[in-house]
Amino acid sequence: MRTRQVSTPTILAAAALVVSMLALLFSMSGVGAAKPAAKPKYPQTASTSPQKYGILRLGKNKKFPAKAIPTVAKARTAVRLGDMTPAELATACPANTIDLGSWCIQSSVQPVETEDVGKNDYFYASQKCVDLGGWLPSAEELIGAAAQIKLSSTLDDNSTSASTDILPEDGLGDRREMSGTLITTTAGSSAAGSEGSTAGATGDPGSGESAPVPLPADPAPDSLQYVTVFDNHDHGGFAGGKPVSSAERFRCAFARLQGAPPAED
Ligand SMILES: [Ca+2]
Ligand SMILES: [Ca+2]
Repeated sequence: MRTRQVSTPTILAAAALVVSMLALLFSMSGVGAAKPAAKPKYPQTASTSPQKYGILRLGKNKKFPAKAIPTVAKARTAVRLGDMTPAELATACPANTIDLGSWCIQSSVQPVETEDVGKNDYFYASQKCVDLGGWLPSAEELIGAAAQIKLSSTLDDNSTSASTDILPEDGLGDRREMSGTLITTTAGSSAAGSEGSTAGATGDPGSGESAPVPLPADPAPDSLQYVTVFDNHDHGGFAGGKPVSSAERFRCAFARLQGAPPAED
């Protein structure tokens, strides 16, 4: 029996016929029919306000309106402000101070150089604190911070919450410290000091004023005193006034600073 050789083009034609028949069947039955994607509606005209698929028109200033430009994530949380990094912009307390929120206070009294011992009066203390970039804290600031800092205190106070004398070698004593608060102990304006009257001063001739009598200055009278305070078991307490020219323990207060340079001692 003679076998008939089927040519390759015939096979291909048959296969194509099968595929097209199948495609017809599927299209008739709905199987495999892809839903045509909804064609976006493109606005036909440009607009100055952003719209879907729209063409944005430039403003009078030849720029895109600001509202059309989205805020990028980095603009919401800038990495830098000008040249400053967040770390440089953040405020912090200087070294060796206690953070009291918007301000800071030295955690212990300011050390006094050996050659300055005994000179640490009101003038020395207030000027030292300014030299360090801070200020001599007032009585209310020290007493207000009593529970958070170790203020100088009496021998019977708790040495973990107050600065007490625990070394008997040089004697044992109650401690108190200077505040920036001043009081006068006598009546009269000169109780707070006087700049005197310098020789050579004259009265106003126009008003017939006579020349003032020269008087020595009294820039640090004993009647002008700073208030001292002590920890008093975290309650804070007043420990009396001392003349402004008397030496006493003190500490300095500071504002929070950007970049927080360390406090000098
Ligand atoms: Ca001692
Ligand atoms: Ca305390």
